[in-house]
Amino acid sequence: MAVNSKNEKVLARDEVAPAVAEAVSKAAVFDMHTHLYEPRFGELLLRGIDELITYHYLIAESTRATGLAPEKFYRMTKKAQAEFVWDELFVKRSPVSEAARGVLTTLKCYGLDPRRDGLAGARKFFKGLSAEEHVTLAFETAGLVGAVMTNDPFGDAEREVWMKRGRRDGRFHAALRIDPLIVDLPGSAKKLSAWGYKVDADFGGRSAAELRRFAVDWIKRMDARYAAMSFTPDFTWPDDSLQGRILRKSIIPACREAGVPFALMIGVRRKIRPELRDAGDSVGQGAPAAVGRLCAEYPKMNFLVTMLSRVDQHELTVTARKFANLKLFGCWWFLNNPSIVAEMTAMRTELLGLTYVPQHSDARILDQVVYKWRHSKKTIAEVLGGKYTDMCDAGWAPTRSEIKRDVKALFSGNAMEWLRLK
Ligand code: FIX
Ligand code: ZN
Repeated sequence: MAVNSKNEKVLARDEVAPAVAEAVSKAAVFDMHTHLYEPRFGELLLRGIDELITYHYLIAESTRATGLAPEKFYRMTKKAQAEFVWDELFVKRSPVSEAARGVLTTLKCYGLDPRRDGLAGARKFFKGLSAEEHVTLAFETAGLVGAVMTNDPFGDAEREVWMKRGRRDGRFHAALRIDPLIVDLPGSAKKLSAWGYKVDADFGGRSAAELRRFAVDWIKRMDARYAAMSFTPDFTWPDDSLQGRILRKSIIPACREAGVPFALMIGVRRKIRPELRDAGDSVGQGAPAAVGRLCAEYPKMNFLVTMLSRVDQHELTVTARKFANLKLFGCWWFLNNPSIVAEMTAMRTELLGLTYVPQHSDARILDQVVYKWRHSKKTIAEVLGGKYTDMCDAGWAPTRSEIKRDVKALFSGNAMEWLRLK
């Protein structure tokens, strides 16, 4: 019987893929990008069936399927919106899209029968769940050991909670999200000045130092694990535009001073259909080479990167082979579909081995962690099962504990190491 250096039995060929599937299914998950909130943030934590069904993906899909004008949809109450989406995408049409199927998976994982119980039965199930109970239910069902929020100090409701310095829920970690600095510096500068940071609308005078001080103060206040920004496809580096100067003179120095990585989420074409609101964003091809130039300029700083265009993935993954400080994470947004998750996971494993984070949920509604991880784990397990079987055929059969070790790195270890949580 063949054994490894620790005298552990190596698996037979036909045991490998099932062992990978079992390890993935049981793997604890650290979710490094979500839009969830600790329960103490109140209404900011979206949860329950009506929020799940009116997720902006399903708003786009239901207004497309019916031709309903978005402004008419948004004039409905949340309850009426949910009933519209349920009727149009689940009753009148089969819920085969990824977002619609996700609702079914979540309900099924909670023990409901979506077709039998329907919207009314689902509403009954969620009724009366406190936020704490709901977080525990969703996290335990999804196997989450931690989730990183998307925290915006420019959001008045959120800022108020942070200023109260309440007791933290250890299952949640903060990320300082500062898109408003790039999207609307004049508006952000007004708020910053009111908070005591002398930042000018044109980024003149002492703005760079003051913006750096603001970022460091908030990274510390939140104990943020990283700072993050989303960028349009034309992100470039080096860049002497206002965006490039804000990054070079304030944000990157703040991350280095606070000892946190900077996350770049690149490729959003914002609001191509404004009337769709959150559902109105699209995607565009970016420049992975610019990410490489950024990593080359700051070799001692980690950059967490996810790009939105499928077209960019191969060049980005090859670029990551050159820079150990380029940390790829997730199949973001329009990429979070089984067909593309499979392609990206295979490419990343073939080019990077196990030095990446295969997925983040990007969950906006608490219950989405259930389906987003269930769907992703199934796809990732199938790809990894094939890769480990190929490795076995090449003469290196794995042991169960080696598979568990590797799967743990992919689903929690790598992310927690990058975010200095282990
Ligand atoms: O910028 C982001 O973090 C995006 O994930 C969101 O803006 C986007 O609306 C989303 O939630 C996609 O799933
Ligand atoms: Zn997001």
